Amino acid sequence: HQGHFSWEKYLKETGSQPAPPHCFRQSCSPPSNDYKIGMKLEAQDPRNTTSTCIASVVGLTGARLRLRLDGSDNKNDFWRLVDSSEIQPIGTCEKNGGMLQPPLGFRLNASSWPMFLLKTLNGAEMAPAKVFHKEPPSPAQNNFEIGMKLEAVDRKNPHFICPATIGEVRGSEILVTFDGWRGAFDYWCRYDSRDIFPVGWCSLTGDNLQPPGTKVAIPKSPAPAAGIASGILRGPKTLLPGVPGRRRRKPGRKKGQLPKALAHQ
Ligand code: MLZ
Repeated sequence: HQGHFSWEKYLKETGSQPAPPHCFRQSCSPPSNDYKIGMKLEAQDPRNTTSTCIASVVGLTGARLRLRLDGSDNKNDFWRLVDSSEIQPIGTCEKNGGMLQPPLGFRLNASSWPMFLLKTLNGAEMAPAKVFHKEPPSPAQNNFEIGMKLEAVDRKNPHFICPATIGEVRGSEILVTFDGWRGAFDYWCRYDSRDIFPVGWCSLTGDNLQPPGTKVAIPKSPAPAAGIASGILRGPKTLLPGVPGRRRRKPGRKKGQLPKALAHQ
């Protein structure tokens, strides 16, 4: 469900262009999500990427799975695309001569892992091979340009996919900036990250696209000096690029102190 956010309107309002789909390491038609809640599979432990663990599907959102490692707690869920290379059918690890590992923070004694593994797999519904999809290839080079719009996973709140803008490009890295959040959630990643998607991705997959934040960007250069023009340029609530408003501190808030809204996000 898309809320009331419309890319079409927003792109017009901001006078911006979406990053072309060929920039992304995503398939041009999103993979179908044929998983079911409760299915088990093998997944890399995100906190210990050299170990392969058993995970359960605890949620479905667009082309993504919400996963929880068996034997872990419910505070460390993570999200993976159905065409992620970090998930595979049960049996793959053993076939390749590996051993399934307990997750980091396994809630039982390490010595009870073999029995725990037997019990967790006994009678389990295993995700069949046909629901896994091959990971798309990486584009040959970084084709992103500053200002291009995209949809990106908020890595601090990874269940959210949000409207974003390319803030900088450096070699094979890009700065993903979240619209309307004053930089608080921005991150650098490789151009072929699986966490970024072309405009329209969520509407194709049925994932939730968050609306942009309502916070105004912090001006990089000092606000224009008081004068005839400044009254026009200092529109307080505009999200239009290039005319960020610098607002006065609220009475009671000291210089250098964060506004309340920013103190706990
Ligand atoms: N905890 C935050 C969530 C913000 C998500 C921003 N995503 C770019 C809030 O207070 O709303």
